[in-house]
Amino acid sequence: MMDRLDTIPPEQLLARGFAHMDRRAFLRLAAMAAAGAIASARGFAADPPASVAPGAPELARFPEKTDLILLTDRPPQLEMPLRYFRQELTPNEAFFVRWHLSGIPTSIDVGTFRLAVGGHVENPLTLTLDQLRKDFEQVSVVAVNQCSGNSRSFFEPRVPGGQWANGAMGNAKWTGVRLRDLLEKAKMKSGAVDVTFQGLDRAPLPATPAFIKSLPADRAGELDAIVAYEMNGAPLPMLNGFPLRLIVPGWFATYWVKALNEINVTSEKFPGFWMAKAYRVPANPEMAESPKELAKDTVPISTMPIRSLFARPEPGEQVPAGKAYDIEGLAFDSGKGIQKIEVSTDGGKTWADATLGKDLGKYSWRLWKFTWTPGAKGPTTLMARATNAAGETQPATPRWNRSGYARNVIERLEVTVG
Ligand SMILES: Nc1nc2c(c(=O)[nH]1)N[C@H]1C(S)=C(S)[C@@H](COP(=O)(O)O)O[C@H]1N2
Ligand SMILES: [Mo]
Repeated sequence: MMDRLDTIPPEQLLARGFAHMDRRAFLRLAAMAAAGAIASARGFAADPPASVAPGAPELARFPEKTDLILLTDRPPQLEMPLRYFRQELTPNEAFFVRWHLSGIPTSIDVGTFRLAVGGHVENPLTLTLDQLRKDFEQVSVVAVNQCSGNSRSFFEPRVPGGQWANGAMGNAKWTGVRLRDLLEKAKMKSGAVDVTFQGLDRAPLPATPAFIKSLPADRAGELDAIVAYEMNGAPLPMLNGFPLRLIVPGWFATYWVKALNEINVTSEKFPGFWMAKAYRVPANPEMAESPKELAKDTVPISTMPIRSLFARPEPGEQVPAGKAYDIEGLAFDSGKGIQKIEVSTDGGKTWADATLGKDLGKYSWRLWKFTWTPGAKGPTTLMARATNAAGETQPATPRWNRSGYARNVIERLEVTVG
């Protein structure tokens, strides 16, 4: 089962696949395990970044990860820096991290790990990692994993929750087995209502609800969901859900349960906190409400609305006048397919088509580029607007909601031509 790092000798840990980890990373991993026992102290401080510009975000380096923007360290919430917005696939070490509960797994014994598929089924399964690989067809999908609260910090009025900029997202090639195949083998009984997913993370206090998510049983098989054991051709990093995680392409990351070891079919509506109380949005198609008039009806958040983001120039960057400059960005939706990106370099007065990058599949993000030769010196506003194959595009004003979810307003980037 799950070992705590403070109870097993380091030699044994190294034998479990952490040999490539540098000493500092190893110490942080050990600290993560110890942190569970030190309830009152801040578990472990961030490694000091090499150099910090005034006002720059704090960086931290966790095991198997590169320097990422630190939101909180217990539980770890780490944001991907802007330079990775220019890559088709996010390197595993740069992939953002978000956990809800401080009791996160820090070491897994792959020999004794089991994935259980049970509940309202005729043929409950208890699978080793080897069986999962051998007994089921292997499939891959490139898909964006985006936190519901990505870009939350830009909402006005401000909403509580992790104050993410735009980097609570990443794009990777996920490899594993179809959720559909697992459910078919387990044979859901008639009257199945929900399928629930739980991982190995645990709440520090019994009063905190376990992190369990659910999908409707009648849809779980239709979604292109995967139980993944690989990310970009390598085992998942521990912080991104080693050894297995659920991938629900096109859906917000809250469903992408990490360190997944329990799939359960229910015969009644699943009443868990993280479905019934949290991760809900106003029940209108815009998922919007106003601070003065909160929506009465809410529904669980599900698919990601279309959006595009700038990768370059970076905020505050000065763009030289009279020289060709490549504005770069990325765009994605819930899988209907990015069809067009339009860019404005004059604050929305005129728009022109950007050039789309490689198509890595309908659930992937798509890079784009727009060559701009700025004329007059001075400040100007860049905007980018994506449209998908279903004709859906982005709103001109932010769709505020109390949790700061699903932000997809047309971005405005103030730059100076100099
Ligand atoms: N077991 C478990 N899985 C989880 C979570 C969690 O707290 N526990 N958080 C979810 C949320 S809200 C997000 S945004 C993503 C983050 O995935 P990442 O850490 O791989 O980037 O994991 C999802 N899966
Ligand atoms: Mo999230």
